[in-house]
Amino acid sequence: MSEFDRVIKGGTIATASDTFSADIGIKDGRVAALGENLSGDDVIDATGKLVLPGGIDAHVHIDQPKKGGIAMADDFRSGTRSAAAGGTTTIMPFACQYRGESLRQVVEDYHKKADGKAVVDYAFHLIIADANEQVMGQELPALIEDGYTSFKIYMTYPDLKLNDRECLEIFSLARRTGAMTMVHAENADCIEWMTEQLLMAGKTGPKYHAVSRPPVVEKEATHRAISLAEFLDVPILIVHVSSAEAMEQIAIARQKGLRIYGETCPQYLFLTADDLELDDEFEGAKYICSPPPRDKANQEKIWQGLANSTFDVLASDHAPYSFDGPDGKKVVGEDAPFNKIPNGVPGIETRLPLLFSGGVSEGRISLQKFVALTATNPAKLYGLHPRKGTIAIGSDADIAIWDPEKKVTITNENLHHNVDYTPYEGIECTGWPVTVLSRGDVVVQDCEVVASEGRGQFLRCDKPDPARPGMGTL
Ligand code: DUC
Ligand code: ZN
Ligand code: ZN
Repeated sequence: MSEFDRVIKGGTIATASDTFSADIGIKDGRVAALGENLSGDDVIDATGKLVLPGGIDAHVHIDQPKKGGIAMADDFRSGTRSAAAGGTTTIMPFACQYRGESLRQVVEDYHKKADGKAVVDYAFHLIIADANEQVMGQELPALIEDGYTSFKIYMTYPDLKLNDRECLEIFSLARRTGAMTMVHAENADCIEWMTEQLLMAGKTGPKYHAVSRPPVVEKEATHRAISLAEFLDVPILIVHVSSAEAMEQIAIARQKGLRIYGETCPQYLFLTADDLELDDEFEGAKYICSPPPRDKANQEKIWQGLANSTFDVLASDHAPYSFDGPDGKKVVGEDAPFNKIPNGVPGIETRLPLLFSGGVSEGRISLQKFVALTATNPAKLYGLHPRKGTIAIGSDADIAIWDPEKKVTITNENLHHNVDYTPYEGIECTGWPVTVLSRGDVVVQDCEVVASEGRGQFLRCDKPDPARPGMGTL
């Protein structure tokens, strides 16, 4: 019997702060030693490879039906298998409340969906659509104490949106309890008005989705959310930022010393509004997400925001609606107007390879920045650090071993999600995770998912403490 259950030998380890050569000794699912010449019962040779913390995808939608019933293609089995194959070892999906529903019941329902299916670990964010007395006075404070310490609110979408007064109530509760609020920032009235104008003019194709919610609509709501947070002196995180204008609002707030955090997603780095306008008109529906992809100039600014730390998190916003079939993008037919097409793109598996390739391999961001954006920062912001998000003694042995030279052309056929397309078809990536460990178990071997269904565990989150030293700058 060796001292360790498993040893990863000869690799180059990178964390959010350092790169160094060491072996990793794993015992009982945790990192037990970093050293030289370690020996173990099982040895993984990582010579010539990068050994990184497993990714944390802090914004995914899994098995989250739309109000009225449109199902998502991924359940917790396919969603987490796909995550693992892409180097992600923790996901943070949403337990989504609609108006009139008990938040506690919603959380129980989502546990039933994940139980016995997930192959990697998961924590839940909440979506609060009904900030009534029962929710605000009892359910939400109790859930925060139980380890559900972050929630998303929407400033748009008829079934979900909160008005400014309700946003304030949520921010105030977050301030009292130390929870983190994630904000979907788009101006609902502008979108509704412009949508009506476009439909009345017969402009109904997928490309008009982007026309109905231009950058100024995102900028206005981002500015308003930040102002409300400033008013109450509470940290918030703006999710899925797509445009330079919205990003600028975050940068200005941070220069003023406000604790405003920002997330962006691969769709704003690799897709543009032109993708919504393909020859076969309805093909564009594959790229409909909100906020919509912008133009090349905005893409470049978003890359800069990753490099200069305006953004703290890169998440996928995986929203797996199939293209064909009764559920998904064609739910109301191929000539459906843009406002009836489900919003969202799949991306749980491609998130890390796209950022690694476009960012690290192409020299736009450092390896440290890659680890920070995809693992360490989300772990800190959502109360999972240091158990997750780093490679350190005592941390869970959630590790992705990357071949930084491996060239892979993304094709839907080779992905593990249950969606019938990927918006990133044909993009060639340099760098891919080849072996992935979750709590010391090999869940991906030579790019093949070998994890057993149901081994993923639910994670209770600590209260994030953005006032803690180091959090201000992450
Ligand atoms: N926008 C969201 O707000 N959520 C899911 C997907 C999307 O496009
Ligand atoms: Zn959103
Ligand atoms: Zn989302």
